[in-house]
Parts: sequence; structure tokens; C-alpha cells
Amino acid sequence: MAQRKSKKTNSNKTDCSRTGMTLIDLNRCFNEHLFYTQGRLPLSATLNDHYMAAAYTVRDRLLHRWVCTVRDFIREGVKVVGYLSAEFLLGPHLGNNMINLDIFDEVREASENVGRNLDAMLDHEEEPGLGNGGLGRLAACYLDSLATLEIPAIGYGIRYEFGIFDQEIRDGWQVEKTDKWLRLGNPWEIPRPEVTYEVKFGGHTAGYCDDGGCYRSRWTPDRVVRGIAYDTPILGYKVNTCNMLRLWKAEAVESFDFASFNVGNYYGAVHEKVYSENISKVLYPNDEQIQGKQLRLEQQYFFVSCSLQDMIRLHLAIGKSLEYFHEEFAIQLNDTHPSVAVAELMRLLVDEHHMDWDTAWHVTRNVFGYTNHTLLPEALERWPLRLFANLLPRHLEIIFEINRRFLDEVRVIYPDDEARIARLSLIDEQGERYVRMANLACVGSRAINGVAKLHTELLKTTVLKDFYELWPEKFSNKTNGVTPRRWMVLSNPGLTRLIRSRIGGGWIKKLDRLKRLESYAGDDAFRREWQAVKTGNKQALAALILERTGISVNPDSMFDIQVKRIHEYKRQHLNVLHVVTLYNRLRRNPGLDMLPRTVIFGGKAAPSYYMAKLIIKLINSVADVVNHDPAVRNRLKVVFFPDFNVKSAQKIYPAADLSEQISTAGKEASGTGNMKFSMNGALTIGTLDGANVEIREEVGADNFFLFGLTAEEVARIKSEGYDPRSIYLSNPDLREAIDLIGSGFFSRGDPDLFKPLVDSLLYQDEYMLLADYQSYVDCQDRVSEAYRDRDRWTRMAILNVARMGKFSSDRAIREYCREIWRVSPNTVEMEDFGDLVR
Ligand code: 8GP
Repeated sequence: MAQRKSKKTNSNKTDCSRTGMTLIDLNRCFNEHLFYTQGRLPLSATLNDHYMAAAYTVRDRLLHRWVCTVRDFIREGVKVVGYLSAEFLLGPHLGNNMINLDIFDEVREASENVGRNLDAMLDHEEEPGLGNGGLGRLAACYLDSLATLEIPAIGYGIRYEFGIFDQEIRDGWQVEKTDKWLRLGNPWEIPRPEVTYEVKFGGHTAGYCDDGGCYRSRWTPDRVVRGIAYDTPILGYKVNTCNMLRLWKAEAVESFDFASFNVGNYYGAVHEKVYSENISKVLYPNDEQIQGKQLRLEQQYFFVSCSLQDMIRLHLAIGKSLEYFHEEFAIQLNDTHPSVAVAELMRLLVDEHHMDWDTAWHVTRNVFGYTNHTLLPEALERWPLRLFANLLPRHLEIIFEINRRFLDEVRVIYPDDEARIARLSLIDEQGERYVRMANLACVGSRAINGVAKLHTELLKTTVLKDFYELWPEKFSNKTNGVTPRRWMVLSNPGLTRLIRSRIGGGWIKKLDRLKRLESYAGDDAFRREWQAVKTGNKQALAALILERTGISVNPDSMFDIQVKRIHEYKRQHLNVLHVVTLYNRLRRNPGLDMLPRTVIFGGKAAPSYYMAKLIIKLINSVADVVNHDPAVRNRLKVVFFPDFNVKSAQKIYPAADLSEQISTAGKEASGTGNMKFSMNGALTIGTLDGANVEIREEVGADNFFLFGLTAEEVARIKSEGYDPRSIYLSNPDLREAIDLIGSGFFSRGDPDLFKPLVDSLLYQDEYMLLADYQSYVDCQDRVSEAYRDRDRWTRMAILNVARMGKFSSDRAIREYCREIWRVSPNTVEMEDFGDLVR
């Protein structure tokens, strides 16, 4: 490692020379990779060869920065953030890295020089879909912001061989296809076969006295798996900081095969290998719903153990003692999925590094932070004690010991409050016993946060109430944010160009500067240009919709879009009720002067979530009827966009006029799609839920279409006894819409198909669609009215964008850095290749 700083490249230059390269250099590198890496001559190169050559050319630039960043990790001894997440929903890398390196136009030119269109290459890239939805995508935005803010950080997760399934729609139903994202290779990752750790499972523990007479526990596992590191560079925007995402792949530990092999059990030996590799095989496709499968716990423990062992190795490598581990690392638990880390760090410190319990607990409690992402009771993780004991016997002992000490403390504060003690306990003892992962995360963390103001307040008064009362000082709110690099600059080049033309490009790193756009809201010429950008984006989406679904939509109609996971609490079916209501109006009055709308849905349903899949079928069935009814005359179109993912999201958000954020108040922790829509100039129709509340605060009540019950009202009505049927009976439009669905009108005369959905609305309506129906429809009528005045609408859209500064993930990460992690930026300076390797 070079210990000298020498010639620096200028990190502020915004042209190609920021990379220290001319266009000629880029062309040369591109051709060299085509030749030496892909083994192709330009004439015989395929699209994939060209893509790979472009990716490697860009990656080389990243690696130079990465090497310099790592040099600083070691040399400067800076505090590092370890972001533990079972999901990272990254999206394609090439375009994003080109933006962050600031060489987009140059690579476009270089690729055209070899006769390839850059867009075709960008399109060709298979995205790493290593996440389900909001939580995984947030982790990806946070990695981007950490690097952009020059914070030394490592993301740790699992290198799933198969990410989130690809969704196909057949006969209106969702069909899941395996996501073979690694099929053509992955130019962005660097395997580190020498960075491996062993992870133990099962077996038993036994007590013994160590040399110093201390009682200790020895764990003899019955299975050992090896984790191998695969690193992906994560570059910040126009900085030299290049952090890494380290994902673990599971492999068999060879020595374990020998026993079987020697007695001729070849099959047994190979079985062991297959069994071990299973751990990182596939992402569980459940969003906000636990499945309780042993393999899932194996995945969690596997990546947590590898990651902690890795951080400990890095810490020891710079010559520090483990007593100071929490001063060198801040580890964030992205929901409870990695929360077994609390027990694992204790095990590593006490059992493997022979630290005394109290010191180990001090380190542990000061290193972790825990972010909660959902209030839904079905998403609160707990593991049956028996399963946990079989898989992680030593961890269960440790959890019991943590619990014993913790409850002793609680008893001092709340003597005789047995009910409270039972609620706080790490073990749920009502009926079958469970380990409560949220309680473990709370007890083992220094800081606990929710992801929007309302969500944090609800955490304090509901699911984590007892912990809040015990340790109010641990709680804070960190409203989510999204990265404007991917979600504006990359996704919406037209808007970016327009904004740049008026206020320059400073907003890309300091999103608050978008405020300067406010004064252009009243400028006619600017508004016309704004509308032209939106129309262009809508035309592009219309073309994509035609290609993917065969449905032709009119870019002059209002694009009313709801894209997100399909879940009853997100209420896609409330949106459907509105569509059916509009359709009924047209049927009743064929001459109606109705604002033309294209209602677009997209999102995946968990494969085992029957109601969600039925909602997809309903959307497609309604679409089929409405789109083919000549009486509608193109005033209403319905589209289900298949396989919604990061890549298609980049084309969808910029084309939206209206953003549907219509969850039952109190159910959506934050939402981040709401932010992406608004940043791209869509207006929101939404409830006072999650971050909608803050978006409305920022953009102003006049520029937001609000409807529905508040979280408080929802809770009150529920507690008083909610009767959806009486609403159904008293509202003729609602009744007509529900009856039409129930009659079999949309299901080729089959009244049974949608009966489960209709019945659940009429007899339970857990998410109170019926209670919000009229308010929603009225609000939609106001939306249509507003859209007719295109100038007024555009003014509102401009103000939405201008006031979105708060929702940059840079702001969120700054808050985490200051209030939770206590880390500061480290400016990485470039050193020439020659000096670095000398
Ligand atoms: C989501 C929340 O539903 C969403 O409101 C929030 O914006 C996002 O997290 C980021 O904070 N929660 C999840 O995606 C979630 O709980 N997923 C886990 C089951 C995988």
C-alpha cells in the first residue's frame, strides 16, 4: 500500500477529464476489453460483448477510486458504517456509474463509434433484483448517498443466485419465473475467493472451564458452511469515494465432504455441497409477511456471521483492540432480518475472542442501530424457539442470558408489572414459545428509528411502546429519502436538462436548491418546455406499454399510475373501484364529457399471497373489458404493466401525471415511490399516511390531493366497531361498482372468481376501502378538474419538484451520520496508478 500522496487528478472537473481520460482513451479501453476480455473482433461482437466491454471500461474507472478509498480506510483509520441488509435492490449499474463518473455523453459517443446504440446496451443489462421492494431499494439509495457524501461504508448482504422472480402475466394471472440474473455473467462484481469465513449450524453446546477458571460454553456444530465475498464497487456522484457492497455466497466446506467420500458415499458428499449452496440460492419473495422457514433463518445468520467476522478481521488488521470495535464501526440493522447479529457479536467476542461478558455487551450495545420498516403485525419477525434452538443452540443460550440480565433491570424499574415484563421479554411465552427479533434488536441497539414522522410516532405508541417508555432517548425519526442521481438524472434526462438550463446542476448534490425553480412556475415558456418533457416521457412509456402488453394508450390522456408491491393495505383495489365507477358513469351516460385517463398499475404479489394475486387478476380482467368496450371511446384505458422492477420504474415515474399513494392511514411506514413520482413532476393523490404527510407539508396542501381517514380516525372507528356493509348499502355508486365485480361481469359471467375479494370487502374490510371510497372518488373528480387546466396543473407540478429537497437520501444519510452513527466524511484523493502500485 502506497504511503505517499502524490499527483492528484482534479475531482471538480465536470468533463471527461475527471476520469483522467480523453475520448480516444475511452475508445481504446472499450476496444481492448472487447478484444482481451471478451475475445472478440468488432465485426463479430454481439450486443452482450459490447455491453460487457462498456461495463468493464467503466468499472476500471471505479476500481481506481475504490483502491484509493480502501487505502484511506487503512491509512486514516476512519470510522466505517456497516449497513446490514438481507436485501439490496440495486437496479442496473452501467448508466448509474456513468452518471456518477460524469462520463455519460462520452461513453455514448464511444459506443456509437463502435456502431452500438448506448440505449440498447443499457437496456440489455440484467438488473440485480436482490430485494422485494421498499426496504431493499432504500438500502440501495443509501449506499449511493453514503458514497456521495464521502462516508466510508460497507454494505453487507447475500449474493442470491436468483433474485426476485420475474413476473409474467398469463390470462390475467401472475406467473413467477426464476430470475437468472447471473446467466450472462456479472461484470460489476469481483469475487474474493480468499475472503471467506466459516459459519456453523446446529449441533449442541457443552460447558467447560477455561485455563483461567472461567466457565465457558463450547459449541459443536453439526454443519459448517463457507461464505465467500463478492464485492461490487459503489461510487459516489462526482467524488472519488468508492465504497463496496460485499455480498456473501454460500459454499460447502470441503473438509466436511471427506468423511462421506472416504466410505464411498460420493452422493452424500455432493449432497452436502448442494445443501450448503442452498443458503444463498434464492431471495424469499415476501414483502411484509414472514414465512418462518428454517432456510430463511439460515440465510440471516449466514450473512450476519460472515459480515461480523469480516468487520472484526478488518478492525484487528488495523491493529485495534476489540474493546474499541464500536468506535471504529457503526452497524445498522435494516429491519430485524439481521438482528441475530446482536447474539452473534456477543458469541464472537465472548466465545471466540475471550472477552468478558460486560465488556462484550458494552461494545455490542454501542455498535448497533436498528431501523424498523413496518407496523404490520404479520411482518414482525419471531422464530419458534424449537427451530431456533436446533439451528443456533449457542445463540439461544446467549439470548437467554441477555434476557435474564435485561429483565432483571426491568424489574427494578417496574416492580410487579408482570404483564409489561412479559411484553418486553425477548421470548414470547404465550402458547408456543418464540424468539422475538424486534425485542432483540431493541435491547441490543443504541438507537432505534422509524422511517417517517408518523411511522415513528406510531412505533412509540403501538408495537414498540414498552421500549419507548423504557428508553425514550434511544428513539428518533429518520424520514426516508431517495437518490436524485438514479431517480432524476438517470431516469429523466429531459427534465434534468431543463432544470439545468435554468438553475445549473448544483441541486443534484444539494436537492434543496430545487427551490430555485419556484420562480419559474409562473413563466409561460418554462411551463411549455416542462410540458414538452412530460409529453416526451409519456410517449416513451406508451411505446413500452405497447411493446409489453399490446395495449395502445394515448399520451394526451392523464397518466394515473400506481406502481408498488401488490398488498391489500396499499389498496390497489380501491383504485380499481374508482376505475369501475368511471366506467359505470360512461355506461350510464355514453356522451359524458370525461377527462381521458390511462390508469396504469404495476407490481409483484408474493407468490403465496392469494388475495394479492387475485387483485392482479381483477385489474387485468377490468382492463380487458374496459379497453374493449367501444362505448368507452378511449376516455378510459387500464393497463397492468408486467414485471415492475427498477429498470422499468426508471421509465414509469417520469411519465406520470398522477401518483397514487392510497394506503390505509397508519399502514404504510413511509413509501419511497411517492417521493420518486413527485420529484418527476407527478401530483399525488394520497392519504395522510407514511411520508405522504411530510410530502404534503413540503409541497403545500394546495399542490396535493388529499382524501380519506386519518390514522387516528381509522383506529377509533375500528375500536368502535366498523361495519363496511352499512356503507355499501347506503352508497349507490359504491354498490353498483362492487355488484358489477361480484356479478361476474368482468369474469366472463363467473360470479365466483372475485367472490373472495368482494366478500372480504363486505364482511371485513380490514383496510377500510369502503370507508374511504367516497372521499377518494370525490378527490379524483377534483383531480380531473384540475388537469383540465393544464397551465395550473403544470404550475403545481413544478412546485412539487421545487419543494422535494427534503426527500433526497443525502438528507436522510446526513441525519443518520450525525445522530446515530457519528461518522464524518473522508475526502479521498486520487493517486496515479503508477504511484499506487509502487
Ligand atoms: C417498506 C415499507 O412498507 C415502506 O413503507 C417503506 O418506505 C420501506 O420499507 C422503506 O423504509 N417495508 C418493507 O419493504 C418491508 O418490510 N419488507 C420486508 C419484508 C421484506
